[in-house]
Amino acid sequence: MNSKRIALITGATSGIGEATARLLSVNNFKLILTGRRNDRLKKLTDELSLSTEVISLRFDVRDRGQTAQAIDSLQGEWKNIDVLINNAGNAHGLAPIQTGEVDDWDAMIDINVKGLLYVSKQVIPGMMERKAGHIINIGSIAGKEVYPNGNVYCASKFAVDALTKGMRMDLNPFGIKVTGIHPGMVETEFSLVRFKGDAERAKSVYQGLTPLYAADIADVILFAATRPAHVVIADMVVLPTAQASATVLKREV
Ligand code: NDP
Ligand code: 8X3
Repeated sequence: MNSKRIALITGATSGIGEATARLLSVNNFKLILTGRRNDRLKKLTDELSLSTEVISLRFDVRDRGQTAQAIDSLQGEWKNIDVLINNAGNAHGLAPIQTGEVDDWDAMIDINVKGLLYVSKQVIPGMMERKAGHIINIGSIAGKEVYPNGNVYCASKFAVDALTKGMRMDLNPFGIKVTGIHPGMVETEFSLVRFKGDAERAKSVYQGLTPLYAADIADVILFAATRPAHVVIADMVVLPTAQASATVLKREV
């Protein structure tokens, strides 16, 4: 049997990241789980350690120094990250550009764009040395189409799409794969965060339709991460059947 590969997942404390950690833990991966919420990191690490080797790193991707320090602290074989899943991210607010909160804009650009860059900057040199590796960036349908009030969140995910394409070109000489996965509506803590804890409003986003679940995106991530060495899944948009575009939704009333 092939030896297990090492995957580092950002944002493993909920939603897509957590579901991906669960799936990879039983599919021949060792895991480095990251996020800010220590209680959740510890609980998931303990649980998944029953299936595979798991360690966790607690850091805020917005903090460049903390991110570098955490990833630099990896010892021995854990330094050899085979698959980096840049998943940490969120929307903050849903407002027209003229009334948007600057703090929300900062959060989305700092987490979704700069955070992804800070983590990648730490992991890419090892992949270059080993002339192998795979970076999977979680974008969004919002990174393919702008929708009303989506402005800065969409811009941050368009940036993820651009960075994914740029990484694929720049890292091509080193044999490093780069994949962009762009989900539509997935029921996670995403809307709860976007609406600042307003559970009713968050729930209403998914009313009258069957959204994607985090496990659906985990399936796609596993598929991308397990293609043969000569195959890269470059770009995938994954929508619930009830969603035809960022704004076209079929809801049962
Ligand atoms: P969740 O809110 O459930 O998960 C977000 C994850 O990101 C959490 O684990 C959170 O961990 C982590 N995170 C957020 N901020 C930071 C930070 N500053 N530093 C470190 N980690 C952070 O949302 P999803 O699972 O839905 O989102 C995952 C990704 O998927 C995001 O990039 C999102 O934009 C994208 N996406 C989601 C869609 C959806 O409809 N749900 C659709 C398309 C894309 P913690 O709080 O512990 O730090
Ligand atoms: C999350 C999906 O449509 O709310 O990225 O932007 S959407």
